Amino acid sequence: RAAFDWADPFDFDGQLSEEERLVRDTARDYAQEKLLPRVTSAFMEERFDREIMTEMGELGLLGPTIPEEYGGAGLGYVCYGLVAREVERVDSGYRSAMSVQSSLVMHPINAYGSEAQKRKFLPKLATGELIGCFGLTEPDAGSDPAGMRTRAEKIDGGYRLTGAKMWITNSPIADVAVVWAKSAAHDDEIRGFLVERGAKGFSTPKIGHKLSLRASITGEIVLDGVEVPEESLLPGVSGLKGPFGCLNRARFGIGWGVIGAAEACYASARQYTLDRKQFGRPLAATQLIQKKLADMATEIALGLQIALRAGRLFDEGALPVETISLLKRNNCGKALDIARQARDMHGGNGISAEFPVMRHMVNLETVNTYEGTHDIHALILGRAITGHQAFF
Ligand code: TGC
Ligand code: FAD
Repeated sequence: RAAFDWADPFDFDGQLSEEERLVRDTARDYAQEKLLPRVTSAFMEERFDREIMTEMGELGLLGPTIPEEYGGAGLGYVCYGLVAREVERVDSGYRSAMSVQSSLVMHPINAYGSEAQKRKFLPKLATGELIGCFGLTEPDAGSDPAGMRTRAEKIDGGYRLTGAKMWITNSPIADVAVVWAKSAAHDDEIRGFLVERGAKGFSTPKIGHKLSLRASITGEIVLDGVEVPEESLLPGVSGLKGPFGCLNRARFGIGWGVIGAAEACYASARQYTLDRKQFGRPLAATQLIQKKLADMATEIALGLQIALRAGRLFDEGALPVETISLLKRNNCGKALDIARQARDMHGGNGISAEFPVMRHMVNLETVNTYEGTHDIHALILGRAITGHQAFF
């Protein structure tokens, strides 16, 4: 009979192409050799190492789906998901930095930008020479971005931006910010602007004292009458579908990434309970522990299969956005449950930074919240299932 692989019960690997396995292995080797050794100190010291972006850039991990003529790797969405899974196996904060750069900064420039914007920004974002951030959320507009207050006024030769963005990944170290604002010159429609570091009135204070995602840097974007030239407007999109088009890709990547974090917790819980003896035998020899491990293996296997199916549909251009909500919601919720269980199974040691489980657990609290909370994705699905919207 076929042998059972506790780490891959459905032969997930066997469903990948040779190219996909190569991309996965490149990301895995990098994540395990270069990210894993620095993650504990980065998390403890609330530090993001800038050079991670250039390292990722060198390996083609930034903007992997962007066409090669603009510096991307021209790969499909399954490859993008596989990279997210390997990076998040180490830490959700590192995957965050990568997904913001790829999906929330390079994608809008590629999809909505002018030729000049693409040539100016994409190659340098792909190498990590430039870092980008994405400003949608505001202090008073999170789940409801349509309620944003940031405004763009038309001035001679450009626009004046006024407002504030909150909880913005990478903003304190970003060279360019994709800022979404209501534009008076476009019937108050939401439009995207590329704001470069150095613009007068543009500042990005760091948000400190985070108890989650500490290896990722987060800040505000303050726009105090920032004047930007006409060429900074993203010409190709108008309305909320602009930022949502970016979120679709980032949410898809999160649906893959969190499975990497869950797998790290599952593997750690399995090893720990095999090694740890209580009442004269390994914890892993008890029924309760085995049930928990069986539940983890099941949810991880199911989560990976829906991620892969979503990726294949995405590559065919046939992935409904509501299905992305299902993927993001399910996999984040399940990964968070797995991390909490794994933390518990490590006993007192589970709260120590010697083990990855509590770090993953607190990180996943953020991942379950950003890019649309668990409940917001339920409402997106509920609307698609019933035809009734229940946001208000
Ligand atoms: P609604 O009326 O539903 O839609 C407005 C317009 O947008 C279109 N649309 C979409 N287009 C593309 N993709 C999607 N997923 C889309 N969803 C909607 C829609 O067709 C419509 O277009 P049009 O042409 O008719 O104007 O808008 P609503 O205001 O009712 O939206 C409600 C809701 C809850 C769905 C939405 O606001 C939402 O998703 N809220 C969650 C907000 C969110 O996800 N924020 C994320 C901020 S970025 C972030 O967290 C980055 S973390 C990064 C990291 O570190 O990894
Ligand atoms: P709220 O919208 O105030 O929600 C609070 C609670 O109310 C949630 O449980 C929510 O589910 C619930 N709720 C809201 N509306 C309803 C409703 N209609 N019915 C029932 N329940 C409801 N944003 C960016 O733009 N760019 C970034 O790079 C970025 N990075 C982030 C990094 C970190 C570390 C964090 C924590 C957040 C980041 N965000 C970013 C912001 C993130 O997207 C928002 O925090 C998220 O969308 C939720 O918005 P909120 O915090 O305002 O919560």
